[in-house]
Amino acid sequence: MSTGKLNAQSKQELDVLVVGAGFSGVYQLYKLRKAGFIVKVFEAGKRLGGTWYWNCYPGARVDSDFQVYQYSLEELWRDWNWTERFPGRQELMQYFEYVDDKLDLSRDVSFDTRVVSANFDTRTNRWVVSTHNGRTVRPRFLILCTGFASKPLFPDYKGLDTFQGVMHHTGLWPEHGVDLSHKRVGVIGTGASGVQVIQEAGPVASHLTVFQRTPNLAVPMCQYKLDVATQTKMKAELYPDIFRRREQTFSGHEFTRIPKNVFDATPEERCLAFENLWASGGLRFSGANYQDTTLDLRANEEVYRFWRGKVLARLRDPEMQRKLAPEVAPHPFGVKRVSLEQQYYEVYNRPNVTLVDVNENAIVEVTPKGVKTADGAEHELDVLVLATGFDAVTGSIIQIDIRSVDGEPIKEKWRRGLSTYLGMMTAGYPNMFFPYGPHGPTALCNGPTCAELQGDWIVDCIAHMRAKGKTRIEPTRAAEDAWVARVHEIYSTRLYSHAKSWYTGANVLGKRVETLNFTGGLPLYMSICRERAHNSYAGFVLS
Ligand code: N01
Repeated sequence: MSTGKLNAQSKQELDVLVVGAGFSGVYQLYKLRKAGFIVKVFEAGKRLGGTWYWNCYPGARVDSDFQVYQYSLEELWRDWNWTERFPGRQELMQYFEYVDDKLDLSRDVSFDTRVVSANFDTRTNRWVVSTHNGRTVRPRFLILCTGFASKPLFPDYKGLDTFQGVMHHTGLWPEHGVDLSHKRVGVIGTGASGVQVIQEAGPVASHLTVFQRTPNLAVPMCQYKLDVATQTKMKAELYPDIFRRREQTFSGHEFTRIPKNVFDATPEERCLAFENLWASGGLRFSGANYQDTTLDLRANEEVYRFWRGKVLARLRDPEMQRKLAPEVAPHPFGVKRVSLEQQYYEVYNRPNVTLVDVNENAIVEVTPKGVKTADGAEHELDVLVLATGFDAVTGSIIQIDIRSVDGEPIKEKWRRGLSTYLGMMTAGYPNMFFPYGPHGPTALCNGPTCAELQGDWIVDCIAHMRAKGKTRIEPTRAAEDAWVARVHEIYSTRLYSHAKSWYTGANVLGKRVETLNFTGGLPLYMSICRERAHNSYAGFVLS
């Protein structure tokens, strides 16, 4: 960029600092650079990839179909082919390398650089951002592309740090790997990460002990291999439509819900629809199901009943059936992120697998040798996997010491209740954006879709400011309050509050329980954001 106020005054005064080099951060770098801004990325990891860099535990794999889980930029998809319908972590990391080569990104990324604090200087309208290794930069804009799952959550079991074997959290797994074969492996947690590790560990471990608090209502992934010819045809005939369609669906995938309520279908019709969704695999059984399944408890019970029948048929032991697919649903189906499984339930038919339901038999402590439970047993382990999730969505942001213009840490502001405007900015913290974060479609949306749509909105906003010669943008309190009220109002019509999950912060002890996401779907969300931009950035003060 050559023009005006937004230009850096010294080498360190950037137009934009992006924090994080996952799908969102990479997109911001590419788009902002293309628009002529001076932009740098600080990334705590050693390579591009964001969540895919950190989550290198055995079996890590995406839960979205390959065609939507990538950038929609033709210069990228034209020459790239995937090998599987749901690519694994390694292939996703190769994709990021490919993206890097094509777009020449890394020259503007500082790796091994963790942002620790940010203060807004009202004299210059710039952020003063510091890193763990003593660097300070002064960008005009700060874009937090820190993802929804970058703050791992550790259980607070007594003695955890005394364990003498190998112990890792899935979100901080060592990249060189941990060999699980012929080992006594324990896994605490059965969310998406736990399911994936358990599937890998069961067949190779000498013994696997799973500590489950809530059974996972997982659905079949239906993985398959891909060939180049099929993708060449898809690119020629379908890709542009697929990417357009992504923007028009509730969750940024290709599919939409059946435009009918569960009980408006006959039992036969319903059964056929459920069977078809089940057989098509992936997130369709939740995201493409009848329109009222996350709105109406009775409708949801039908879905659970079908799910349970399928799972019971795969389990041999009545005790396993009781623990993994109880008669009464632990929560409505689909109100926690649905996990995709590959032979997950068959793992529990193996003689080398023990399932401990920690509600019936609590973990009392971790010992140097393993895990002690309330029944007095000590489960001896060589490897302990903590698949206990994340302080999600807000945790990634509040772990940075970000101060408002009045010096208030963002952590304190949000402790009183999460408050944003359009799920991208928050009052008191000018020139700071957070795509794929709090009050956005985030948890309910395909990541790359969200990264691109919110990303474009942010780039347009910054370009608008440059065109108008403005140096500061901030939402008004009134606009923010109205937005928060709307987020809550939509949420109150959904069933998400019926589960204790990271969607609401209920998984973190002491965290305020409230919706962390906009639950009205991507099209509604984007139409509101675009309308505000079109209407001279209504709800914002630009100066
Ligand atoms: O985390 P989670 P995750 N004692 O919070 C249990 C994405 N992701 O890392 O349900 C015992 O879902 C906890 O129990 P409960 C995806 O969006 C995607 O698995 O709270 N157990 C739960 O079972 C996903 O939703 C992919 O009762 C304890 C588990 O730990 C999100 O990341 C793969 C416990 C945590 O599950 C997070 O998934 C991986 C304790 N003290 C992740 N504390 C794919 O793309 C927690 N738990 C496929």
